[in-house]
Amino acid sequence: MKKRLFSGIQPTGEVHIGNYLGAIKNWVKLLGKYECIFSIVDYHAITVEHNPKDMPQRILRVATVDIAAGLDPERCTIFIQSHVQEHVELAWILNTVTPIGHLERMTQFKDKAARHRENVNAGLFAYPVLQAADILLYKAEIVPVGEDQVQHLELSREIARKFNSRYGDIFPEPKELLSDAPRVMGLDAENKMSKSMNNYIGLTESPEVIWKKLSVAVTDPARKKRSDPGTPEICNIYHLHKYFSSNEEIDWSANGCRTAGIGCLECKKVLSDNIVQELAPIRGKARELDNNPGYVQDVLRRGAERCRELAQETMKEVRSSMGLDLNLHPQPSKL
Ligand code: AQP
Repeated sequence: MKKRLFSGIQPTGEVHIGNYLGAIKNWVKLLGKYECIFSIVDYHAITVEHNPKDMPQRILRVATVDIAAGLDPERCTIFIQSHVQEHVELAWILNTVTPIGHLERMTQFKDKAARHRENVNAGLFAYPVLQAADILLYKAEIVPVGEDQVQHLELSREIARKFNSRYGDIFPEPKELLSDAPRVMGLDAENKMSKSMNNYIGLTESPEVIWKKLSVAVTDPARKKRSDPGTPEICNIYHLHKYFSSNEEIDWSANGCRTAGIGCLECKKVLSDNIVQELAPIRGKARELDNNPGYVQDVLRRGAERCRELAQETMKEVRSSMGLDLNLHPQPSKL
């Protein structure tokens, strides 16, 4: 029996190369090794302001790009979180074993609360509990994520332990699995690349847009003019080269920068060409899928059916362990 793997992605905007390098590329590599379940986590996405009219399209877009990036629906299950209601039921139950103090320590909550001051809601606060429910509902043991999710995974393990010690050994403790690009910085070189910040390169953006974005991306801040020697280690463009360029090109970029032998634009152009080349098949496949929207919807429908079955099995165990399985007599009594 293969171990089960679960991971999710929020439909909060365009899937970007941070999501790809930090998570999706790794998901694709792990397809044969584990029984893989991937979710478009729309219940998470509503913890920040969103336009309800855009949501269905966003969900379908994320599913399309995931499949285009290599999540073969014949080798994994892909579904929409809100199509399996048990996620919210288990999240509520897990709320009752999660200490508030643990949630208060979550750095993602602090960051998002600071960015969305006008809407610091209880859902945003309890986000990691829903995430624990997403994973534990399927008794998943492996969770491939970016570095930003490691703290949430620690909490998921803690929640599983607390539940098990109170109600019996139901949940395995899930472990995070990081890729070799666990934290891709945004084009602002200041923040993690994020869908909700305008600092990303989208996976299906055109070569022109990729170049336009890269050409104004922040580089080594100490290198003010072309003739200044730079320090590649503090340049985000150099770090991006490491994910997309050959060893020769990475050395060329480092040496050229240090000696002022190349300018930043020259360095960015090579990076841009390499990114365009790596993303071309994903862009092509996404275009193909766009012409066949019924296919993506079928994948999501089948995925939800499979996950509902698994989720219902777990919830039966959970309810029974907690004394929430009282079976009422089917016939009304005669008073
Ligand atoms: N910059 C990143 N570097 C490496 N991995 C990343 N991930 C996200 N950003 C980076 C990983 O991608 C997976 C899906 O992320 P998510 O959609 O669940 O939410 P997120 O981490 O909050 O991603 P975003 O893009 O920053 O979304 P918004 O702007 O909506 O908050 C996760 O495994 C994540 O670790």
